[in-house]
Amino acid sequence: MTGKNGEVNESVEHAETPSEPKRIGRRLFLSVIGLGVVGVALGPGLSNIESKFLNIFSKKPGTGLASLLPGASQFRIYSVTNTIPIVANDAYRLRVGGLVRVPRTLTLADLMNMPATSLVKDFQCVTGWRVPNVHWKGVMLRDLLDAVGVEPGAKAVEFASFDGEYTESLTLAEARRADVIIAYEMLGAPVTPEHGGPVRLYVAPMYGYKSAKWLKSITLVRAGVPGFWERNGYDVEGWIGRSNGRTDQPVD
Ligand SMILES: Nc1nc2c(c(=O)[nH]1)N[C@H]1C(S)=C(S)[C@@H](COP(=O)(O)O)O[C@H]1N2
Ligand SMILES: [Mo]
Repeated sequence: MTGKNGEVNESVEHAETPSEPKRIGRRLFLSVIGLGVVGVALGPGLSNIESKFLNIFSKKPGTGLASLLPGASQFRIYSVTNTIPIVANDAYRLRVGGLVRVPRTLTLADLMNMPATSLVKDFQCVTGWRVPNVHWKGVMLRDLLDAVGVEPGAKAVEFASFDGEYTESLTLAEARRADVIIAYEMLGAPVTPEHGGPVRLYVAPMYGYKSAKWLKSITLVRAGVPGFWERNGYDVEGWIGRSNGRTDQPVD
């Protein structure tokens, strides 16, 4: 929804907590922020995690871009920290390390200079909502893994978010699938801050919780640690169909 000043106005009911239901998100104002990570708080009464961020409530009209994109309004915006951390495109860095031959820190431009992969897929949250035909673009994770050289012994890939809280993991075999991308476009446009921009993970064959937003680092490890929601009860193997009776099969 776009407010009268063009600001992004998401009213989000968070049905994502397996243990205790929790509501996040009231009015969300986005403004253009300079360098560094800052957070746009989703509402008052936030946990102390937010103290790590500078919470900015801007009365300035945002671009409202997110809400103009086809399909955007069907997404629920989720953030386990109740904030939208924002990093400017030119300040963005993605660290790829752990059990690799050549650890690398990539800029957004570095990613955009790599061969691109486009996918058109339905997005499925484990809680039931689904957005059809979402257009994604980014770099195949396996191309990135090949670029740094995975050491023998690495069996899993861990992902961390610059929200400071969210984590995910995949086995190395899953990470090497052709439908797992490091996405800088979603809904046919640059990934917006609320959707995890400038760069998020997109794991097409699995539920939305595997697709970590605000991607900060990719670390090759011997064994993956269960991610944020998996520590709260979700299946580590998040194949669509496993948790809510859908019949979708994992596809290449
Ligand atoms: N960093 C981070 N990534 C996240 C989440 C989150 O809360 N924080 N929620 C996950 C869940 S459960 C889903 S369904 C999708 C939702 O993506 P969206 O917020 O772009 O709609 O993001 C996933 N990635
Ligand atoms: Mo989800």
